[in-house]
Amino acid sequence: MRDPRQWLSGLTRRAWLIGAAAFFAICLGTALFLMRDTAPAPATIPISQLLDLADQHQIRRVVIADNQLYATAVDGHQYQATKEPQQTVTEQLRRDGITVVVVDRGGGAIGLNSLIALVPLLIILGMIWVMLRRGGPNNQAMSFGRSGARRYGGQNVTVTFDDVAGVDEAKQELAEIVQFLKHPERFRAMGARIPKGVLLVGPPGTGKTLVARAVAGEAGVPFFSISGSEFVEMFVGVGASRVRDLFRQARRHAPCIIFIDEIDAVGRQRGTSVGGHDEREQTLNQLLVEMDGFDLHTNIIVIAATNRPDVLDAALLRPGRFDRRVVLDPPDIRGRQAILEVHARSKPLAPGVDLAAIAQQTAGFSGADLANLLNEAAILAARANKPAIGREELEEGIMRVVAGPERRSRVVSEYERSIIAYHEVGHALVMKALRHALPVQKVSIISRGQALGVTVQAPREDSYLTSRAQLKARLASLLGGRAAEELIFGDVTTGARQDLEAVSDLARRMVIEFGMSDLGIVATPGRDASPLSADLAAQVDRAAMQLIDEAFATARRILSERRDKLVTVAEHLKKVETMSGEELDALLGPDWTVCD
Ligand code: NHX
Ligand code: ZN
Repeated sequence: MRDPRQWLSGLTRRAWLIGAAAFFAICLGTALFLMRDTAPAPATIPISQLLDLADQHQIRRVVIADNQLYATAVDGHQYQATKEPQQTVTEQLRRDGITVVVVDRGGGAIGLNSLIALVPLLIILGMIWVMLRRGGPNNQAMSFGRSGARRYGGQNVTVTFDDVAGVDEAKQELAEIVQFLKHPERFRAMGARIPKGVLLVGPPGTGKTLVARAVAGEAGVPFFSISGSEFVEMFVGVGASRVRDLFRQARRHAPCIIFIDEIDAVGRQRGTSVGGHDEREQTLNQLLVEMDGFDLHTNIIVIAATNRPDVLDAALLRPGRFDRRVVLDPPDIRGRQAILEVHARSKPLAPGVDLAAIAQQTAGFSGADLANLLNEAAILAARANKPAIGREELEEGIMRVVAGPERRSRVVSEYERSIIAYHEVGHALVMKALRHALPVQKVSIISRGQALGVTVQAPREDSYLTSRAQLKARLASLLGGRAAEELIFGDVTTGARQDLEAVSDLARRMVIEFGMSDLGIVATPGRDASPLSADLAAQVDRAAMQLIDEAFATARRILSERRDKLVTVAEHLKKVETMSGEELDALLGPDWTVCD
């Protein structure tokens, strides 16, 4: 899917190009026309007369352009004459002592007139070309059969493993590939089967492309890269021929790396989807054919990336194809710190800024998120004309990545501001009251992106399992905003729709996937397999409803028991707009009680 804005700007750029081409063509045509008109018109005379004049020494100079003779007389007159195609007059003219210049115009005589006639044709051809480019399924359609990877053709990479942080295990596993690319003969001498394909598996932003580039950089080999989606967006047959071209080029530059991003776009299980997917299948088949064609002496490693390894065609994963799998997990706290350090290399940090603390506050962030965070912080510091990036900018950077940039320009009435404050503090107090809820990191009534206010929780670090009590606390926390609105204003608003969506989604998963409702362990064929029977679906809905009802009752109870605190904190938040977890703790005081 292409960004519509990109498409639009592409369109206006094309319109501009057409305009510029037309303007240029008109200028050229006019210039040629004027040139023709201002030149002194030569008198056209028979060739016999011209030769007679030459014999009479009336001619000084003759330019022969194909069958046209342009003669300049001694008195300055211009004559033009046509000769027979095979007739040579040079010898005779030379004997008469005339300077002869022969102009080769490559075949047929193209006079200025015919040149001018060509101009409109050129304009039309140009327009057809532009329209073709724009009318095809996409721009790449024009480079039929040419590999999109050509654009990166044999790119020399300067990225090394030093630039990749937070994925130490993946680096270790890939170090072997680097060794092979550097010293293939060692492996061959041992009779080792050389890997052909490596599958990088990991969620978006975990650095799959970066890691692949770093392998090429470490080994010092060219890097060919293409995205699976580029293969399938084209006319039928183009994908396969691109694969062919890509591998042909790679063979020419071996040893090298071929990187195929989003391989799931081409490599989905064949025959599972309805409709015409011939194109994808052809592309996939061609890819398999190419990889099977590697012999012992093909020093090419194909690295493919995906975040959906489960949907890949089994044929891709068979031995001799993508039989190595390297998993890139979202970074843990140490990994995040290392990533932050890499990205902070080129950025001045204020003294006392603790990247370890930032790493702690960014659980769940991917490498790309962290890069984004630091970039946002750098932009903020530059905009504020500060000498270095401080803690304040980093914290705002976190908020921007989590919830988008502030939208202070949004005008909110005093009454709505009040609703927003109570809604957010409702979330926060339920989180504070429940032992199993996550800590509150920030509460804010400053608009960000789509949201009028946010309550950010500090995610738990280093946990791979979540208990039922924790999930129930999450349900109640999500409903705390709605409960507060109801308790204070006696009415509720549309603003909670995000919360309600999250609640029903989670409750449903608790029933079906985790077996955490009164329904017990539900025998379902998996989350996204065949649909539930009508009877079971109704029971699942009821069980989910029950979880939600309980959670809402918990939220209401907590807030009505702590109504005074709710008012105190919400009124304070209306003044300060944003509170950190610590500020909230301080305001709640020592008599705050926690329950299960
Ligand atoms: C609207 N927004 O759409 C207005 C502008 C109840 C105080 N008419 O639950 O802002 O109503 O705890 C990501 C995150 C839409 C995407 C939040 C898309 C919220 C947010 C709806 C606060 N905080 N609701 C909340 C809110 C709204 C919405 C979102 C999103 C409100 C609530 C949005
Ligand atoms: Zn909410």
